[in-house]
Amino acid sequence: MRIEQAELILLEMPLRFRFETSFGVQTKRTILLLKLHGNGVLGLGEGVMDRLPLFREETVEGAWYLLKEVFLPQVLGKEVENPEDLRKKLSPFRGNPMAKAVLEMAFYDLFAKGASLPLYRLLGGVRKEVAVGVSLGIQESIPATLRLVESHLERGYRRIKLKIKPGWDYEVLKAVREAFPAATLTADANSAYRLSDLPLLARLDELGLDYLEQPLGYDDLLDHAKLQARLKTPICLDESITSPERARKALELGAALVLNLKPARLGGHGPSLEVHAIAQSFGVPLWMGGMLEAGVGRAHNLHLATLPGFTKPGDTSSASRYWKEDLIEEALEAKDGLMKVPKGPGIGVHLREDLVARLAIRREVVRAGAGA
Ligand code: OSB
Ligand code: MG
Repeated sequence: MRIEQAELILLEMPLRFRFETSFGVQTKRTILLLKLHGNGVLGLGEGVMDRLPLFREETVEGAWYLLKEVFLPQVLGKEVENPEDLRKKLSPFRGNPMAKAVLEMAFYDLFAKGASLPLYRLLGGVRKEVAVGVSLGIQESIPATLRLVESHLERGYRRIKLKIKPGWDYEVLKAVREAFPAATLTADANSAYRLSDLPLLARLDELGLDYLEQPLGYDDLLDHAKLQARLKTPICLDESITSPERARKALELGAALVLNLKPARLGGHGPSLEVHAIAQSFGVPLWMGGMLEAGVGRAHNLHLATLPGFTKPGDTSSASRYWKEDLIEEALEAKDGLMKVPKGPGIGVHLREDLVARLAIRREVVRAGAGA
């Protein structure tokens, strides 16, 4: 497949809710979109990095630079045989999996469209819909949290994940557990604790959490392994898993018994398939994470979440929770806690060009011959 042209687009989208985590408050997203043209087909990718490196180190501006000046010039005007070939072309460049994932996932969309296959078929998916839960930000009070949890359980979401931080952890989780004893409940600390917080973290064991997500350092494996040895509650890693290599080491160390898989954090679908295989070889369950994606990213995640290793409900909840208007024509909505995977070739969704034009704050066409 010959890659003819690319377009980078930066958009600003207001979130419908204030999303507070231990690392900050988000009220809008700055989204990097990539349109990749080849063989008369359009492939779409969406970045998950933010303006500030508060989750991982990558940023929107860093990714824009890398895509425009370094990664796209490796493929523009060239033949890219398949996703493996793309990976080889990007392999000299270290790190930056989120920036690589924008291109890699757009290429997967293009490649699947070239083969007239829905992406999930190309990836080896085994279902047409995926089970989902919600990730709920830190609220102003426990009663407000209880109301929010109740309304999402009523909508059929199959798991409630609450964001926690020091001072907003045991009490709120205990209140939710008492009010909803049968709910599948988890907590995500986004790296807000240290190993010295063991006494507090060990108290969470009594709450029957399905897992505790990323309690310790964003790049840590060893302390998570030490913590897991002292906890009944399974640890789920998110931030720390940036490559298949890191996933293998995490599981060998016993740093996690569950993994949150986000293709955009790993460098795309190819590395995600590897992590999927590694998790299966360790008997470790996966679930599809989220990064407050718009339609393109959400569609990619849904396709990947159809693989057999995704046995726990993911964070890929209804697009209408996040956006008054999504970037795509198709409505990606959950019903009874299930999301249908978009049909049609590739990711199976179509950009609303009118809306993209309205929300774009920068756009740039990149052609062969450009770059550093
Ligand atoms: O840690 O899983 C996380 C959102 C942004 C950054 C990190 C995380 C999250 C979420 C929300 O938990 C997932 C979603 O609803 O897309
Ligand atoms: Mg997380």
